[in-house]
Amino acid sequence: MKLTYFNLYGRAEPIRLMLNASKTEFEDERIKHTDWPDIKDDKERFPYGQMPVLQHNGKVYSQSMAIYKYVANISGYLPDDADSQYMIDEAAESIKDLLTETFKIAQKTSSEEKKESITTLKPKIETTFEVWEKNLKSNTSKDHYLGDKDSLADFILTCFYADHVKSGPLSELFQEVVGSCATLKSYFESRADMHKDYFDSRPKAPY
Ligand SMILES: N[C@@H](CCC(=O)N[C@@H](CS)C(=O)NCC(=O)O)C(=O)O
Repeated sequence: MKLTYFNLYGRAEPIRLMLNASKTEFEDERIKHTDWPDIKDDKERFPYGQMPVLQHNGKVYSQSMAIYKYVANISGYLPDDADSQYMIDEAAESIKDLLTETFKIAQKTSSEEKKESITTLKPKIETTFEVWEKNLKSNTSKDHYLGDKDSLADFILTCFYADHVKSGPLSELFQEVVGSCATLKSYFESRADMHKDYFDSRPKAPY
């Protein structure tokens, strides 16, 4: 199995974390930004001209969420009931919304504009974290998002915590908001602790 992406956590990190947790051997290929323009049009390797892509058993898998589900499925992290699958998609979509805004803000050069956008984003983060907090409170295990088994939801949320709350371009803001969500904060910390060896030893990347 081979995963190809930039040397970033980004969209690839939940895949890396799942493969690591399930002790699946894989090649973690990291493409230099300077090499990317020369290879991106190779449709055999990159069917959509984008990454991440996963090669497995002679097939190329594209589109991050589809890869997450595929890897979760073959690793035993994809619950088989409709409600849990819905909860995974809901969490993933809500993260996507927050990260779209985060990267828009991170690219702004005027500090005035940045401040304004942060003020707009904060209530959206609060709303999202409140939903996750409520879901965790109603779950039996406080170390799992769904039931008492590791699922794709845990890997996506743990990477969001590691790469955008603990570090990342708007980490101060995310940390401020998570400070008011005790159950979510403790879930995040416990999940990060479970994968401490992985997070301590992974190659360093900006986000
Ligand atoms: N919908 C795609 C989006 C993939 C995407 O935007 N990948 C970026 C890196 S995060 C990329 O390949 N950028 C280089 C390019 O588009 O040339 C997915 O979820 O995998």
